Amino acid sequence: MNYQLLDFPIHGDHNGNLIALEKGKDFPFDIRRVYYIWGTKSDIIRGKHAHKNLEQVIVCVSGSCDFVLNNGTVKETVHLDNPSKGLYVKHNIWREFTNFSKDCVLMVLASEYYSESDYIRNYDEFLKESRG
Ligand code: T46
Repeated sequence: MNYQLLDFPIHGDHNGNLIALEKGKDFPFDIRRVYYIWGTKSDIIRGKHAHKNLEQVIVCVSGSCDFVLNNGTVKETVHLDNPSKGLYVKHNIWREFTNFSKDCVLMVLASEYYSESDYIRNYDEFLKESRG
């Protein structure tokens, strides 16, 4: 499947923890966009789309949620609950995310600017593309 769980190095001391992400060193692509998601009710299902080219790293900076990733053949669920882990999702992966804790905050780092034309929002179209 076209995803990876990245482990970010933590600078921790008696003051608490800090994670720094630097281009070319700790990160798989040049970041063009950052967005945040919070305040989603537990049973809501977000996502329901794939991307043609976009790559993203999703960090659950607070709380928890579940990502269900699907490449058209295999489905895997990834539980995110740790700000030192980054879910690196490449292109052509159908994603749905749900089971949001009340304090869930997701920070998403994206390889491209927002473009609706990069989205595949129709599941049948996604299956057709992913199965060639
Ligand atoms: C993804 C998951 C993790 C913008 O105007 N700019 C943006 O950069 C984004 C991401 C969204 N929007 C607008 C488009 C919609 O009117 O915000 C609204 C909600 O977007 P969407 O329904 O696509 O949000 P999610 O939470 O379903 O999905 C988002 C990303 O779109 C997606 O790439 O992987 O977060």
